[in-house]
Amino acid sequence: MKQNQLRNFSIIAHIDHGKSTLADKLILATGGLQKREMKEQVLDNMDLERERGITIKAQTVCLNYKNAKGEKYTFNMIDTPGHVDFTYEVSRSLAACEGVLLVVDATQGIQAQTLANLNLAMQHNLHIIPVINKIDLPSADPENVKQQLEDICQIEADGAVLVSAKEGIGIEEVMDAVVAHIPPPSGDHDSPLKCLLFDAWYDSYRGVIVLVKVRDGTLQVGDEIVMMATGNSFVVEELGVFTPVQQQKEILGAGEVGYMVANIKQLDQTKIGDTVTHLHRPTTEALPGYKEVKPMVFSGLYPISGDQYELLRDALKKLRLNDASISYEAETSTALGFGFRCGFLGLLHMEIIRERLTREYNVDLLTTAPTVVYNIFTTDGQVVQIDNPAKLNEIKNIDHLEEPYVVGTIISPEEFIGTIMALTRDRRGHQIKMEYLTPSTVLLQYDLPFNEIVLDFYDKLKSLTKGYASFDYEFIDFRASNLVKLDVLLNGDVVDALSMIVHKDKVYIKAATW
Ligand SMILES: Nc1nc2c(ncn2[C@@H]2O[C@H](COP(=O)(O)OP(=O)(O)OP(=O)(O)O)[C@@H](O)[C@H]2O)c(=O)[nH]1
Ligand SMILES: [Mg+2]
Repeated sequence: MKQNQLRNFSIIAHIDHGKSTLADKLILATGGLQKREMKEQVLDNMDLERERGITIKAQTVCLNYKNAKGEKYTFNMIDTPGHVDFTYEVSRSLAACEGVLLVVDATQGIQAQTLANLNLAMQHNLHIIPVINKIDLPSADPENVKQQLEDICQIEADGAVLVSAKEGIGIEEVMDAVVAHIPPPSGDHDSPLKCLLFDAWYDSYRGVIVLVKVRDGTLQVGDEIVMMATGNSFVVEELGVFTPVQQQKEILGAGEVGYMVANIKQLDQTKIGDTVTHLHRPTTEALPGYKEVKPMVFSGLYPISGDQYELLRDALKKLRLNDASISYEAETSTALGFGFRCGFLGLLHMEIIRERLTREYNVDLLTTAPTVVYNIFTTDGQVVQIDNPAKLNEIKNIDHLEEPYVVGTIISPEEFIGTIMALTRDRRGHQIKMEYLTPSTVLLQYDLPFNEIVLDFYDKLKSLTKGYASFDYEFIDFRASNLVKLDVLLNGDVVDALSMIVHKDKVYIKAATW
């Protein structure tokens, strides 16, 4: 396929605005799957994704499109998750694209993740096609969304495509807009090979499968390649694309996206964001790579029955094979025995892993309350990071503690401003911005200690605003805080697994409500 017939794009949006449903219709319209092979949100292939109706893992599909004029195009489309825990899935997908479909629910308008994901797309200099979805619903107000796109996002709304992904309305228009507005990939076929490794997972039959976007040069089966950041070299055994059915190819040329199998045994041998090049004619310049994702929320996972400890360790090892963002290390608790301290991207990620451990590996678990990471500064100038409040006792000569802060963005109807201010004040938030996006919608931004929002902030915000407010956050830095350890005693003995680190002003309330 010639380069000017290629289009690489991601579908991005706030959670539940209809990305996966739109992806379904694009797959159907291009014949990627037949109607009888289809099910709703076909790309959400994990049981948990289907039950919860959410996308957790980004999925890349290669589609062949023939327009009304008979011109042929190849689309590489990436359906991304909307939940804030999985933002890193969005950002790494964007690096493989030249454009995005920014889906906005016509009944809800611009929400917090709409803006967050739009900003990511803009940082990558991607072309943005606004898609206003769910126009079949009686409360749909596409004109209002258009106005919001112009006022809030500074996007030309004339080009917005009106769609009902559910009813299959406007799908052809979406594909034509992709062809007309998203630029084909640039890239030189004859330059040394330069590929971006943007996703990888472990397949128990094939070993590690990686997704690459070829920026320059040509990748062929049999090539000797090297991963520039890790220095590991391999021979390419198989190349191909998912249509979403796996389809082998001999060559991936400049601008193309596809999968590669190269006898890579462990996921640790690959690094997302790495540059893949030829061993004997390497590129001189590696791609900039990605920021590494770090777990943000930690919890102790203990088997209820001690003889399931080995089972839990094996299960964590297997889960980590496919999800490098989980961390775990053995820990012991006097109260709970042997277990693991595990790190997750957020609370939803934690819930999902916990559920998978129970369901797929039959481990019955006790989990300790989730906590964030703290920096402990000692009087002799050392900094120790702890992810378990019980460990605070082990550190002598503590000077002060630092806790992680996030910048939280809330978009809400203006009638709830007072309620939101009260809630964020209670959570030690500090307002940094208040802006009317429209006469009736307001955007509020706060510096917030992550510790204060990790547990129930979002649920509280939703219930206090009757479901109308949306929330997004991004880690900013660590800041010094007046924090103390709250121990819980049972019959006079400290139960280590129940200890927590709390702000001094809140310690009595916390203790009283325990
Ligand atoms: N009425 C109507 N419902 C829609 C439309 N598109 C999607 N939905 C519904 O909206 C809900 C969310 O759809 P998804 O496609 O899973 O949304 P998503 O954006 O992929 O969600 P995440 O991946 O979790 O962020 C589902 O119940 C869909 O059936 C539409 O055009 N009209
Ligand atoms: Mg989805």
